[in-house]
Order: sequence, then C-alpha cells, then structure tokens
Amino acid sequence: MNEVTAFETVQKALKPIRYEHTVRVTEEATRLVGIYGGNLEKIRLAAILHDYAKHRPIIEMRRKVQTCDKLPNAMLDYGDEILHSFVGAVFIEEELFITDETILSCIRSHTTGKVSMSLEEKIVFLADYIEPGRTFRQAEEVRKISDENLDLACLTALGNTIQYLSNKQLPIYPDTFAAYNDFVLR
Ligand code: DGI
Ligand code: FE
Ligand code: FE
Ligand code: FE
Repeated sequence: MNEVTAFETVQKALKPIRYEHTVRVTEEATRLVGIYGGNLEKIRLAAILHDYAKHRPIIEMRRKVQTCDKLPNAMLDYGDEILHSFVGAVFIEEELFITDETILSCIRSHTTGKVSMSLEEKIVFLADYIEPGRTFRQAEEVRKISDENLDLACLTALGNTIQYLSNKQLPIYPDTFAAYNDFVLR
C-alpha cells in the first residue's frame, strides 16, 4: 500500500481530530528518522495506520481478541484503551493486506511498548507520545529528550505512562512494565 492510499484509508476510518493527530505523528516520526535513522517508508506507513482501529466498537475488538489465536485473551483485562493497537495490527493485515512484520509490529506495540523494541517500533511509539498536539508537561519533557537520546525518551515516556495509570488506579499491561524494565537495564 502506498502512502496516499493509506492516508485516504485512515481519513475514512477516523474522526477529523484523530486524523489530524495521525498526520502529526507521521511528521514527528519522519523527524525522528532524520535524527536516528530507520526505514522511513515503513515507519511512515506504520505511523499513518497506527490508530486505524481507534474508533472500532469495543465489542468488535473484544470479539476479535476472543477469536484470534494471535491475541492472548489476557489482553481483555487491562482496559479497552490498549485494544486498538493489538487488534488494529490484525485488522490491518486482514483488511488492508499489509503483511510486513516491521510495519505490523510498530502498530501492535505503539500503545504499550514491548520488550526489545526495534528502532522502528521505538520511533512510532515515541512519535505518538510527543506529537505537537500532546501539550501536557510530560510530553514536553520527553520531546526535549527525544532530540538527544531515543532510548531515554522511550524510557521516560513509559515511566510517565506507568505513573499516570497507577495514579488513576488503572490496570497496567505487562508489556508496558517489560518495556520499561528493558530500557532501564540497557
Ligand atoms: O491512541 P492514542 O490516544 O493516540 O495513544 P495510545 O495508543 O498511546 O493510547 C493512549 C491510551 O492508552 C491512554 O488512555 C493510556 C492508555 N494506556 C497506555 N498504556 C496502557 C494504557 N492503558 C492501560 N490500561 N494499560 C496500559 O498499559
Ligand atoms: Fe493509539
Ligand atoms: Fe485469543
Ligand atoms: Fe495515536
């Protein structure tokens, strides 16, 4: 799939505000590739498609987890916000026929992170967190770090997310902790 088709596809799937976020994530990811390298074409396609499933009915995403062997049912116990990344990757494969694992894994890990993130996964994860529309203080802090140190920026974003979720006493998906620990130990 080329970029033009990908943008058209998500423009139809997303509300305007979410589409504008997607455009900014793609620009931010492009900026990060300029600093850190990585496969620009794949990273941009992953960024364009990363929130493809964001507005899918929760019931449909939960059903997909239950029926798809690739998606562990444990995913259902950590809040519905995490579903669009994991389920989105499956929908993108099935509906848009994208099979490239580099692209799919960036989409899959964009919300929670994961252990041993690739350069491409880190860039999409971080771009989603620091795109200019994220105006909270922590995003500003991570944006500064992102100019200098990709891993430290990811670690800081993950730590902030863990803090945010635990303050609200929300469940935290194990991959988020695994990603955090992985960056700490490196
Ligand atoms: O889809 P976006 O809004 O662009 O961003 P995102 O995919 O990073 O989703 C952010 C939301 O996901 C936010 O409400 C926090 C939530 N989230 C992130 N990691 C976890 C999580 N929620 C739970 N319950 N557990 C997590 O590990
Ligand atoms: Fe998302
Ligand atoms: Fe399952
Ligand atoms: Fe997003």
